[in-house]
Amino acid sequence: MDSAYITTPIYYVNDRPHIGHAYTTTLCDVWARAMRLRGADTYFLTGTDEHGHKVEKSAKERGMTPQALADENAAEFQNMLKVFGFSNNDFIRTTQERHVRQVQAFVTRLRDSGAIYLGEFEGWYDEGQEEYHTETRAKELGYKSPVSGRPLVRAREQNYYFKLSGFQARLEAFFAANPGFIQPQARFNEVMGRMREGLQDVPVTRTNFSWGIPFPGDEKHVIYVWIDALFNYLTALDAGSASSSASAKVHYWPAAYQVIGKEILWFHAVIWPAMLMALDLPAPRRIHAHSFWIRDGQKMSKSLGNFIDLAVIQTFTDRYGLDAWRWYMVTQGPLDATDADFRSGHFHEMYTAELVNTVGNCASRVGAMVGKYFDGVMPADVENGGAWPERCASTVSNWEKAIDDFDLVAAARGPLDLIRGVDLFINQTEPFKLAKDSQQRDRLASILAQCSQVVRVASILLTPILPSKMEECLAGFGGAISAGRVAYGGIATGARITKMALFPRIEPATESG
Ligand code: ME8
Repeated sequence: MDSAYITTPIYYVNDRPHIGHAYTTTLCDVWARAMRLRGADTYFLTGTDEHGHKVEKSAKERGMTPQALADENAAEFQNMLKVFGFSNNDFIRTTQERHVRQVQAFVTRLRDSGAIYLGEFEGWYDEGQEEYHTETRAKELGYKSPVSGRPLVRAREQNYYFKLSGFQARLEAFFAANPGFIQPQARFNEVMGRMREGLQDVPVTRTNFSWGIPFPGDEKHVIYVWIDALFNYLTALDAGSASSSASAKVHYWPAAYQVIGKEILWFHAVIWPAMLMALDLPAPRRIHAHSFWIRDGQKMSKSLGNFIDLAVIQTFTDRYGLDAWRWYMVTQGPLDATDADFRSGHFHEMYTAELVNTVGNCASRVGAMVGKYFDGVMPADVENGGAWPERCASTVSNWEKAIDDFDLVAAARGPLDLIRGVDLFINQTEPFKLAKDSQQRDRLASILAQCSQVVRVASILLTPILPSKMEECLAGFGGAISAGRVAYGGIATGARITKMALFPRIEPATESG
C-alpha cells in the first residue's frame, strides 16, 4: 500500500476555531485512522496560517504584535485538537523557522527557473480574502466578495508574479489524465469551466504591509500569504530543505488527499499543481473540496453572531459524547457538493436512531444473550458462520473502497447496515425462543457466535469514526485490534463477551431547534 498523507487547510489565526475547522479536521482524522487501521504508513497534517494583511490588521486593532496574536490563536487551534483528540502527526505554523526557511528556498527556485518574474498588475481585489479576480469573474460576482459580500476594489501593484498562464496546456493535460483529481465531480466541472476562461498570472508578493515572509533578494516585498501557505504541505515534510532527500518524511509526498472547503478550491486545484509543476514535483493525488455547514438554514457569519464555536460544540459533546459528535459530523455533514444544515433536533434524532437504537442496542442485545445463555463465554459455531463471512467480506471491501474514495458517509453506512443485518437476523431466528428448547442448543450457540463476530467486524470498521466507543465495544467482543485487513472470525471460541451500554438514551434538549 502507498503511504497515506492527508492534510487539512491551515487555518487563519485571525479567527477562533469553529465548526468548519473542526469538521474538516474530523474528516481527515477519520480517514487517517482508517488508513492506519488498514496498516498504511499514514501521516496527517494540520496547522495554522499566520501571515498576511488580515492578521496584521487584527493585531493592530487589538494593540498587539501579529506574532502575539498568532501565538494566542494558534494555541486555540492546538487546544481544539486536544479537546477533540485528533490524531494528527504534526501541527505546522507558518511563522515557524522551518517553514520560513523552506518557503524562501522554494520561491528562489521558482524565480531562478523563470516561473516567477517582476511585473505590474491591475485587477479586482478582495481585501478580506487577499485575492485578485479577473474582469469576467468580478463581473460574475457582481463586483462583490463571494465570502464577505464587501465590494471588490480596483487595485494596481508592482509585484512578483507567478507565470500561471504558462501552465494552461500542462494543467489541461493533467486534468484530462486525472479526471478524479478534484472531488466531488461538481467541483471538478466548476474548475474546468474557469480553466476555459484562460489563466492569468498571479501576484506572489505584496508591498503594502510587512507581516509575511520576506521575498528573497528583494526584501521590500513579502511573499503573498497564499503562496506561503500552500507550501506548508511540503515544508512540514522537510521537502524544501537543502538535504530534503535525507528527510524521513519526504516520501509522504504526493499527498493522497488534500481536504479543503469549496471556497479555496482554485488555489489548491490550479495554482498549487502549477507551482508544483514548476518545481518538478508531483501534484497531490486528490483534492477533496467539501461544502459548508450552515446553521438553521442560515449562513454562519460574524455579523449574525451565529457561528457554532467550540463553546457551542461543547454543549453537544457534554451531552452526547465526543463520538456522537463525530458521527453527526461525518454522516450528516457537507461532504459533497451540497451544504449541510446544522440543527440540534436533527442531531438528537440521528443520535437516537443510529447510535442508541442501532449500534448500541445491537451490541447490548447480543452481549446480553451470550451472557444469559452461555455465561458470557463465546460459544462454538457449528455452522461456520453461515452466510456471514461472505457478507462481512463484501462490507469490508466496500468500506475500503469508500475510504479510498473519501466517501466517509458510505464508510459509515456499510457497517451500520451490517448491524441492522444482525438485528434482522435475531428477529428472524429468534434465539430467545430457541433458548427454551434444549434440542436447539447448537443452533442457538451458532447464531449468537455469528452475531458476536459480526458485531466485532462492524465495530472495527466504525473505530475511525467512533474511536472511544468502539474501543469499549471491542473490549467486550474479542479484545483490541491490530492493524491489517478486517476479517470475520476475530473472536475465539471461549473468549469473554460482555454486555455493555455504549450510547445512553438521552432526553431531547429543551431549547428550541
Ligand atoms: O482559508 N463549513 O483558512 P480558514 C465547513 N488559511 N467547513 C468550513 C466552514 C463551514 N462553514 N468554514 C470554514 C483559510 N471551513 C486559509 C487556508 S490552506 C493552504 C490556507 C473550513 O481559517 C474549510 O475547510 O478560513 C475551509 O476551507 C477552511 O475551514 C477555511 O479556514
